[in-house]
Amino acid sequence: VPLSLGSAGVALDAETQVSQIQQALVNNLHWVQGKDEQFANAHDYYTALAHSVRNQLLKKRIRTAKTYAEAKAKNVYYLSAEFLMGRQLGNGLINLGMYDTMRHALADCGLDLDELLEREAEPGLGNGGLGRLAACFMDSLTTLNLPAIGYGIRYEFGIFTQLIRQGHQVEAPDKWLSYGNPWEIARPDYRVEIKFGGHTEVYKKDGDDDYQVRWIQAQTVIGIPHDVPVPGYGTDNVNLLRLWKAEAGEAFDLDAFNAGDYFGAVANKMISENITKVLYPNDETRQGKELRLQQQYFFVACSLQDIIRLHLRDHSNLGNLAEFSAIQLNDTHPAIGVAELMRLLIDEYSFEWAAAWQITQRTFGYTNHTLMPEALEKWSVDLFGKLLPRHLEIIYEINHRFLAQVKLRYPNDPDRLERLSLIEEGGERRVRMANLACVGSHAINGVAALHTELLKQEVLQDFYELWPDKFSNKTNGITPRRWLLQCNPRLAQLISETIGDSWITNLDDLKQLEAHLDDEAFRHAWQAIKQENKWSLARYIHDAVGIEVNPDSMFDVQIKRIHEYKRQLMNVLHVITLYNRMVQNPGDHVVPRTVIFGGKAAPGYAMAKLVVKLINAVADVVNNDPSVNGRLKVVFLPNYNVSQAQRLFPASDLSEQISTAGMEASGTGNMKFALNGALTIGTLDGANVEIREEVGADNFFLFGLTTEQVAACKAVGHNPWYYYDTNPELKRTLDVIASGLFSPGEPDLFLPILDSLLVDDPYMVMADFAAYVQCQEHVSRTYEDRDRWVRMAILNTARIGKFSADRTIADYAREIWKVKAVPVAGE
Ligand code: DL6
Repeated sequence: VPLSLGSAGVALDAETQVSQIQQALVNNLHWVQGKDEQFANAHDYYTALAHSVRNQLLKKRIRTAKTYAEAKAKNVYYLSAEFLMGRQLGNGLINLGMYDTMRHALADCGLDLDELLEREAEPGLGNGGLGRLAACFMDSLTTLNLPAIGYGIRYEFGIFTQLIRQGHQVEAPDKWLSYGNPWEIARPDYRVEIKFGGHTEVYKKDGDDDYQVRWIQAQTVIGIPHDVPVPGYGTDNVNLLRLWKAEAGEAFDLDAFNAGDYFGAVANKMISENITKVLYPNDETRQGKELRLQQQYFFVACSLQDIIRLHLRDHSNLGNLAEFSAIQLNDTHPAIGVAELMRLLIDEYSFEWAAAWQITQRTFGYTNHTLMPEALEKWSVDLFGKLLPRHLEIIYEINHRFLAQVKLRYPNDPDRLERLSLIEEGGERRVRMANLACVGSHAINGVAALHTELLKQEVLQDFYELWPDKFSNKTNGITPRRWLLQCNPRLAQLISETIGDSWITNLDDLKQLEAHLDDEAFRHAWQAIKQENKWSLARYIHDAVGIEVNPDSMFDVQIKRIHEYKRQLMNVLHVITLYNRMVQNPGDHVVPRTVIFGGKAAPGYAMAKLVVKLINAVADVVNNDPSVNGRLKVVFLPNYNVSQAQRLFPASDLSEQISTAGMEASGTGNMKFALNGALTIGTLDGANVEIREEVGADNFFLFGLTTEQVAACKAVGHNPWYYYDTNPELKRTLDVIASGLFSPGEPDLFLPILDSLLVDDPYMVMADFAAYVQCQEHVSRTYEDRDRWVRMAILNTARIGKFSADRTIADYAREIWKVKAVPVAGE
């Protein structure tokens, strides 16, 4: 039963709105949940509420689809193996402009909106930055009225739930669908068939002289789309996130069943459904697993069939596909799309190679998200041939034609040919997915200015020399709706009261806050809000891990995946150093700090997991030492996810962005902190460089080696022992770990960490440590001058407008996709 309120142009009075909301809620409780008020629990009310909001969204979605079709609009198709959407209800209410009315309507019947919001399961369909970026992009695409579909995988199990047991990370399955998902609509009518395995053969089509190739598969899997409506802010447009679920072609083998083979009767179903069973929980590490390649091909092949179906609905043939479709590859995970579109065009739609290749190249764009060589995907040729025999043939043909071109341009350069080839030779032959993406796309981009430069100079240098015009930079951004308006309502309100609310869709308007910098009352209000947010977080921390923290202390926060290059280790070494100082000089004045960590380590990444253990072990010692007297607290918050992030950013004073220069492609957490008025301590890495440029060097705590210095240091031979021998505080810090203070009964537990630091220190922790500690001292001194700190915080928020995902998406739309807004007319 649709709820009918809040549509643009229909001004219902508040009382009518409230009573309609209440009626819709009751209706949904009855007709969706099949319960009445007497038996309904909080989850039932959440579901009923979610359906009320969904109904609103679907009403708009229906009009959106019609408008796009009538306009024969060019569409963006964002292909991503990950979408880390976060909870939908709060976001839906905010984007529909119904949040306050809903809170009021619920309170009126004794229900608490905050409590219902907490009932929503977290859809953890991503690992970290890459997946969350895709989610921010979906929000901005819709807000900007750009026709778009996000295509991905409906993982039955998302990123694992992180438990901490005796300080160690333990992984538990993420059963996010246990209670159903009110936001999705299964669309079996748009099912597609996907082939795997088998062989290819040449044949002559009836009445045709030319030979064609066909792929005789060994297995067929069905893809069922599940659609999630994606609202934008202040618009009637609603775009779609279309996630594919794998099902068996023949789910039940009756012959096997009749022969008594009960397992065999459902084996096919199990094998097929496994494809979308679980998200691979690795970030920036390569996992050459067959199932992963199956996942990638499955969702890409499903999506391309869907894109073609949509195109042929409105056009007579595929010759003009590129004029109406821009397909963006979010990293190399969907890069197989290049070969799949070629296969479809040539084998299924009888295009000549040259025409098919032109369409393909003009349709695809490729975004690279990493500088870590180990994260660049390569698939063994054997595996590829076994799973996707036709695609391997097509890739060989693409490679053959491509290398012939390269040879013409660089006649005597076999090394270059070897580097550019789509196939890595020497040892096991492998298909290089980044090379396939580069060759098959008309546009290649990095995600921050420094990252794009490093791509041009290093990782993709040969491609850059070949096609400089294909390259551009698109610095990442975040949606201000979720990352300020929703997560920090107090600050959002203060800002809107001060400068109006245009910032919500024009983040550059935050600049107007600078005019209020000298207004003492404003600064006071700003400070009070941060303090309230810290109190809320302190309560959350207490409930989550039983640690009492002091909201008057500096909240020093590092939240992101645990990875050696992100250097959580350097942060914890600093904590140990502060602790050593307190033990040695108990009377010294210190600025109290609460150092908060959150993040998951890939389950197979032993060193990252050991860092988690070290953080927890240090927390145990520091938090329980009476001589510290509460001046230093360490907290590791288990199971960091989008919902937790929404609590953490608004309550942070200091943002730790301390990766080894040249290793973090961009970062987006750095932007969320600054937007919420936290100051950054960081290296010149990723988007930190641009954040510092925007907020001003005086409002950013910079330390550490630059990318060039890191390279130079490694070139002459980095000697970590030098730093150990010459820096007594660093020596003492490592010695205290070696002494077993943090690993009672297991003296050798942290030896691998010490070995890594002292043997080769690949992430330059030893080299940057002194500068980091010194910079942290500067941070502490600055924090003592609270008024100065608040001014710096306000300037960070005021000057962060560039990092709105709206700006990023507008850049993609104009420069890569060439798509135009198609606003849906209000009712
Ligand atoms: O572009 C989004 C995000 C960046 O902000 C991070 O710096 C980067 O580490 C992350 N990359 C990945 C790579 N995964 N793979 N492959 O998550 O992308």
